[in-house]
Amino acid sequence: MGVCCEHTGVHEPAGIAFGGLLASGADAERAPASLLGVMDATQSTYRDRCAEAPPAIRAAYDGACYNTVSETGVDCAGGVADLGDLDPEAGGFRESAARYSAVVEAELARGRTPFILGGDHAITPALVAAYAGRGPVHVVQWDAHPDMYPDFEGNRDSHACVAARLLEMPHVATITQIGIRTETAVQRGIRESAGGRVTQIPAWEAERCPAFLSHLPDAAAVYLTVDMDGFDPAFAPAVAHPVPAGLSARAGLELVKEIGATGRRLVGMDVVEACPDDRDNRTLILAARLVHEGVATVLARR
Ligand SMILES: [Mn+2]
Repeated sequence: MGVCCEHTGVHEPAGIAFGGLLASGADAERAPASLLGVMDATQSTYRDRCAEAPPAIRAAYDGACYNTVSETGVDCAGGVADLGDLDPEAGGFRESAARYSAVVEAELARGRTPFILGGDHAITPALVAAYAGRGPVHVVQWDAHPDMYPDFEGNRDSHACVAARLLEMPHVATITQIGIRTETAVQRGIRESAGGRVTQIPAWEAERCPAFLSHLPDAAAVYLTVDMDGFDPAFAPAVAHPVPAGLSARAGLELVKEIGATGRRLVGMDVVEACPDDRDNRTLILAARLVHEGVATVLARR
């Protein structure tokens, strides 16, 4: 239902949160996917407005503007249980991380695939930790930065250390990094010492890459972490650390669809580092659009 502003005559739609994908009532109990916002940017090193992103993403992806069908033709209406948004814990990041991990673990235990809106990238190791004991997980990281520092300015929980922390988890079988264009010598050293466990597709190679994941096993369980700065700033200008010459919105969506089109399974996904401060919300809408396509892969395999 829309309302018209008397003074300007501008039509302002009432708004349907998160593209109409969210389930209500009993449908939420049966939904195969869930959405969790994590309003935590405490481990950011530069701009930190991504803490405000989860409610902004829900609002920006307005179902009055978009329909519920994915690009692959899957109607995702009501497919997602809404878990709301979490604030950081008062006791510090380790306490917060334990909570984020516990929520994901509970979702996996009840058979739902969790989709998480950040927040900064530091939340990802906590989210992936929840998959321990459920078989090998192949992490796919869409990012301008390798996030491979052993610590950043003394902080091991920094959003610059995400991949280094993931490598310490025995259940993380591989990490595929796509869109990287800022690797330092320290980070390259850690990647190379991890051997075949890390595959890096830098931005200049990803640009002409028709398939990103052909090196993964056929039945791989894939956890996708999307740092919005993997995209070119033209597509995602409102990120904490914009880096020129990144990847296209089309390439990002094709990556999500590639996971769904093979025997691989998307077992979880986060979208992080988006800030609610571009004029037309294009960063937030793209973030939601990626989740929409990810949810479609979960619904399609039921
Ligand atoms: Mn990152």
